[in-house]
Amino acid sequence: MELKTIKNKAQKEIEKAGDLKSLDQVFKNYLGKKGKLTLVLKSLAGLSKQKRAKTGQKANEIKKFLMAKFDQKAQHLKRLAEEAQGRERAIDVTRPGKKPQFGHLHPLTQVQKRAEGIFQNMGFSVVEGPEIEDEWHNFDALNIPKDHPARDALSLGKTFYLKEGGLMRTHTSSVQIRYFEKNNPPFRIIVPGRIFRNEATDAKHEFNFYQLEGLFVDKAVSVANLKAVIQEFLHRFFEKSIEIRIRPSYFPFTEPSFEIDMRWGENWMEIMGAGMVHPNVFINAGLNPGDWQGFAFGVGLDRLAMLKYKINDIRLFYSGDLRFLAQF
Ligand code: FA5
Repeated sequence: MELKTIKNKAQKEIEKAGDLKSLDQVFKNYLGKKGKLTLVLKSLAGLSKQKRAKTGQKANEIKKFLMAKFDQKAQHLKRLAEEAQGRERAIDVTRPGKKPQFGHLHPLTQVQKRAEGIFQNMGFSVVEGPEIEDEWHNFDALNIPKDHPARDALSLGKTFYLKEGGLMRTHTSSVQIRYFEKNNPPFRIIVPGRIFRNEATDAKHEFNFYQLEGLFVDKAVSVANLKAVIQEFLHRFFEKSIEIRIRPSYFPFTEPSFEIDMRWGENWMEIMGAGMVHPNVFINAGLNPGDWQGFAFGVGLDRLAMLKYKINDIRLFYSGDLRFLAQF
């Protein structure tokens, strides 16, 4: 092939090459080991001196020329490839978005916050206490002495004791005592919190659950006040008038004591224990029972949530089942 033809053909093919790979192939065809121009350069040795000089000069010029063309084209193709890649990576603002999944508060937390809000509106402060307790705060100070049947016969005595000493509180009433230690009446507080009982579970019972304690202490407080506060709370909580039943009951730390039930379908469900603060509790708190009166109550928050959301098994709250939790 004539040198001129080689030059023209190579130039055209370089122009035509659409990507780096095909350009490389063109390079090999002309300037590779067995490329057309390489072969011409190799064949120079067999030519006469005069012809060799002439052809050699020409072939080298063409080689230089083609090398420059290859270089130019390679730069160009590289730029194009980079631009295409950039386009691929760019954000397409017209694409439909991916909706992030938002979490929400657990139904029991929602119920607790709702109850707190209602009591705060009625002038109660929200107070907390420790989940690990000692016998004094959980039992003795609440007028439940060591040999008293309430210590183990009642559910208050189904206690998880800790190897290191102490116990998991069996009710939020222990915080009554803790509050008395640091505050002087009159006051009204509520204490939401987790409590623990060594008992078998069923649809209405868990071995750890939530209570909300209430304590109202002033100069002249009566059962009528207790009843009014409870009724007002339940009315606001359920946003409708609800049917309750108040039964006489027994707690060592209240006198008289009551149990309050709410209608649950065909049946009644016990939602709280309550009563007038026992004189011995005032004495244990260092107060003169002649000076003060008070009422206290302990409502099961899980039970309230069951009634509010029509849930028939308390264990669902602790199952961690998202199909259940996502409904609230
Ligand atoms: C008490 O725990 C008393 N400390 C309540 C109290 C406070 C009385 C202040 C007087 C003055 P009781 O064991 O009945 O009482 O529990 C109170 C409420 O917790 C019950 O009415 C019920 O709503 C709830 N509850 C009791 N046991 C369980 C359980 N295993 N699972 C879920 N909720 C429960």
